[in-house]
Amino acid sequence: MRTATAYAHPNIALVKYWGKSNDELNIPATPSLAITLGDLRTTTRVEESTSDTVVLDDVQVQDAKINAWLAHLRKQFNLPPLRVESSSDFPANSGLASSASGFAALTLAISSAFDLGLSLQEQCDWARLGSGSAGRSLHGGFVALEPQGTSCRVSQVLGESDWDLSIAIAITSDRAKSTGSTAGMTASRDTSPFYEGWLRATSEAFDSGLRAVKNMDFEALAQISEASCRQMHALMLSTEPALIYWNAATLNCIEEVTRMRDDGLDVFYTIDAGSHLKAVCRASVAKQVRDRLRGVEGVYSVLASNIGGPAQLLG
Ligand code: 2P0
Repeated sequence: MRTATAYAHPNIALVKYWGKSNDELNIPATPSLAITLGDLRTTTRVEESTSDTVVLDDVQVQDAKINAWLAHLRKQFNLPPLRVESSSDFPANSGLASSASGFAALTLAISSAFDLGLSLQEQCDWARLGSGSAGRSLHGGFVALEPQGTSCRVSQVLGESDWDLSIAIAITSDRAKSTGSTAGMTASRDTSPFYEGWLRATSEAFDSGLRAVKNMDFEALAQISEASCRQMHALMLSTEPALIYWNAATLNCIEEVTRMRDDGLDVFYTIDAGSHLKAVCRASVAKQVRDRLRGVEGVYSVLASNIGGPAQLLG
């Protein structure tokens, strides 16, 4: 019986992706730049079975995205019915990119179990069809994703050990996010008067973000990342109906990160399609950053992560 297990880490974008140029091929409208969360992971096992079964975090589900993705894969490869079991060691559906790490691990596991012979770039292309940001989770360290025609080039900008940064994740809610990313992106493109401006600003931010990462320029990266985050959330706020992912605790955390920076700590924030805040800082101040975020009103807990490596096969 053919089987394989793989894991992948979630990633968080510093220059954000929000909007597609091609819905069918899931091509982002702009490039994006992300870091890999090495202490969080999604582990996915696939095995040949008698019918397609998907089990997420120990619960059997009908997952439309995975079903559509498998149907697509079967147009090109002869695959038997599959049992897919996937679990994450962090909260799912809350803006922590579990679909990115999930599709990255799933692609790697299927490619290995059935000897599909996919190159890393081809794995990124298949993973991207499931989740636009998933190609970034196949690489480690600092990763760029750049749309190119009907594909997206995914490349590592810095390795996981090149720049000693750390991430603190302030958990600010125990609920799943209200609107999923795919539906939210479509709504923003269709209704926000700021969408064209967002595309322009993001392409510029990608070029300067890439330079800041290559130069390991913390101050520049902090400014570019926080601006990209706020611009994405401004786009979300200007969508009809409005996409409001922040809550009161998110705003409290933003204030605390700003205070920490005023106190001389090298730290900046970013927030995705959910209310949790991620603080990126130099590893030397990571404990102080975590301790101060733990003291913020409305924060449930704070997770810690270093920058992680690429997706890996476990066997
Ligand atoms: C990002 N996000 O760049 C942005 C920031 C969320 C906020 O990529 O529709 O789950 O499957 O391509 O990959 C989340 O998007 O969405 C995401 P689809 P995906 O990280």
